[in-house]
Amino acid sequence: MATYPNGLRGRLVRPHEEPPSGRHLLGRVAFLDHHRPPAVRDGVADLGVHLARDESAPVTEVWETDAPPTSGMYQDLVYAHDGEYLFCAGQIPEGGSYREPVREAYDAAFDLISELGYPHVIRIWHFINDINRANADGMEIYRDFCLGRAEAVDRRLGPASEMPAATGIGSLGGGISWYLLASRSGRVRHLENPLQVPAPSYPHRYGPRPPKFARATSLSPPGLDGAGDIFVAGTASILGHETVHEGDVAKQCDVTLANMAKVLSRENLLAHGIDDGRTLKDLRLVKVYLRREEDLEAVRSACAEAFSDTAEIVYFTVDICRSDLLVEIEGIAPRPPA
Ligand code: 3EB
Repeated sequence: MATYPNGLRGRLVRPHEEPPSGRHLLGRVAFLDHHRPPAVRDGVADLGVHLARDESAPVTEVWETDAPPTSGMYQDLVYAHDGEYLFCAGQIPEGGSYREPVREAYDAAFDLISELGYPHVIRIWHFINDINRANADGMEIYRDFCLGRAEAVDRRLGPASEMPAATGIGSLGGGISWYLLASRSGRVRHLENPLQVPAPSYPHRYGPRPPKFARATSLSPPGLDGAGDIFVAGTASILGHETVHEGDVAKQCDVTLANMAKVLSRENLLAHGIDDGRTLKDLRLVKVYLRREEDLEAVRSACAEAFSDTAEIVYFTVDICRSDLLVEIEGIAPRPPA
């Protein structure tokens, strides 16, 4: 019988928790009440994102693999790789415009990916301080960010031009903190949602260049051909390309959850050539972003009902890329155990 390793797994842990025996820490993202720049810390590729108002219950996201990683710095990016998976993180300081620094950061990451040989990007997260504020040129910071990202992606051909599931969300400080995961030989497939216009095809009214990301990405480890782990992008109350239920957080939650369910559905996976189907109850490592602290109880109860009792769920109160969005949710539906 063929065997394959446990592969790449993300977990939410208390700070300083060690990986289980036989597993290795590829990368670490701490959610803090301040910003911590990308660096190798205690031998681990590490980034701290300013997402918490206080640190009474600190949460850290860790990415674990089967083989001991090699870590280092490439320009101002921190990275670690284990032969099959790459973790890479960066930070762009606050400035008048993000367009050029975002383009440069993406260029550096793409160069690193091709130099080290991890051509399949699985997932990207971006945490953007003051995401809805106008920059020095009067452009909303999120739109400015999207412009730089689109220009970077335009210059790449091959797998790097196929953008994965992403999150683009507010943060409480530190300019733009971001990280990505990539794979050497696993099968990576990017999925769309039939209820939503693909983000790269959004009309111009949302900004000069559209956001470049997929609604979900499936990662099947080498040697395993069926559905893999499905990384669901940050998902919101958008149908077609329009925000629905402005001002109503309960209804925005319903639409968001229905969008996530649709992406994972058997019908949608089959349409992408994947013979499988998942539900919201399969999601793990769920991150929930809400704009208004006072919506926490409503959002929490919608999520408690929708997701499994055993799912890890964390809540962050931050701004969301469109000022009419009150909630955004992401998660991962892992492949069933071998
Ligand atoms: C949306 O569907 C909501 O710009 O990388 C979700 C996930 C959103 C990723 C990004 C934006 C991004 O358009 C916003």
